[in-house]
Amino acid sequence: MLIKRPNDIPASEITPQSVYLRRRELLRAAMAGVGAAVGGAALLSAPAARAGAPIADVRPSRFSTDETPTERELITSYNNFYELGTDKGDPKRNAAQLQTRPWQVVVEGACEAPGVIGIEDILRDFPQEERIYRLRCVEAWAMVVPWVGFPLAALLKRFKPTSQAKYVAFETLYDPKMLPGQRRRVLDWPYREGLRMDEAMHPLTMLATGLYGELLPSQNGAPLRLVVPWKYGFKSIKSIVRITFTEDEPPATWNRMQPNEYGFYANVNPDVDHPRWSQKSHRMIGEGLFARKRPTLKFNGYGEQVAALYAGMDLAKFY
Ligand SMILES: Nc1nc2c(c(=O)[nH]1)N[C@H]1C(S)=C(S)[C@@H](COP(=O)(O)O)O[C@H]1N2
Ligand SMILES: [Mo]
Repeated sequence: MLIKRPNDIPASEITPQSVYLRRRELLRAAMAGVGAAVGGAALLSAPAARAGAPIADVRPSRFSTDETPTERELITSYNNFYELGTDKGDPKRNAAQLQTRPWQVVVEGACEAPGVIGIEDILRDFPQEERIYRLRCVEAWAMVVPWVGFPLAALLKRFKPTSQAKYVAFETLYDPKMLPGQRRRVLDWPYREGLRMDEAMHPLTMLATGLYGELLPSQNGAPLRLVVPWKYGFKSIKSIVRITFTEDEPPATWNRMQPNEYGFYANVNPDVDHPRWSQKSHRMIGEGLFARKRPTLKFNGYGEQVAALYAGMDLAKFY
């Protein structure tokens, strides 16, 4: 094995970005060699089952932005994951409690081939890409994340959704033993989210398995989380265990809890403010509290690709 790392690395040992980029090239070259000798599958079995393990054969994606990714240390220490605590630093502190192997995802509902798929099969069967995306939280901050993953559409198609499937519902693991936040009813557990079928099948919508070239740390939603770059962060549900094709709009946690503050669509939109604060601009994490705020772009800057999904809809009403 090339690199083995405990779940919690002291900040002093975090790889700076420039080094990461160079190391990835080396790693890729090394893996190509090893893969040829022992067979690619071996690389993805036992040693990969750990946050921080490198993901093999990651290709770059044409969907990446050209922005500089936020430091790995910040992406993995400033998190919203209420199952692991409500303070931004809690998820990293509690990450080791969430065991992500073995891990299975049930796919069911309006489809011809319902079933269960394990995380190792997901990593093996779906070619992994790196996609550098802006993530815009509804709390008016943002970061740029080099995700590793694959299009959600690829996984959904395998289970053969029927014409009844108008929406896709997602559920996070419910297990108060591993997710200490669930011992209190902060939210209506398990965390739930949903997408309309066309949003789910859109090529920008991805399931992430990693970031910075390595398997996801638990605090970022290991082993599998949704990423929908034109929507506020809360749509990007973490640690998914169930995907259900539905005919009706499925319940979404924040939308059900406070429907006037969090819509089902939750498309990033500077023209529709949150009732308690403006959505016109945001702070980039890592630039400090006093840095100039950035103007927020409609659909988080992905309008060219996704605006057509909402043609004719009043986005002030369907927020
Ligand atoms: N299961 C679950 N998923 C979740 C959340 C959560 O509390 N629980 N928080 C959401 C919110 S509000 C945001 S902004 C993103 C944050 O993702 P990150 O910590 O990887 O940046 O995760 C989203 N997914
Ligand atoms: Mo968020």
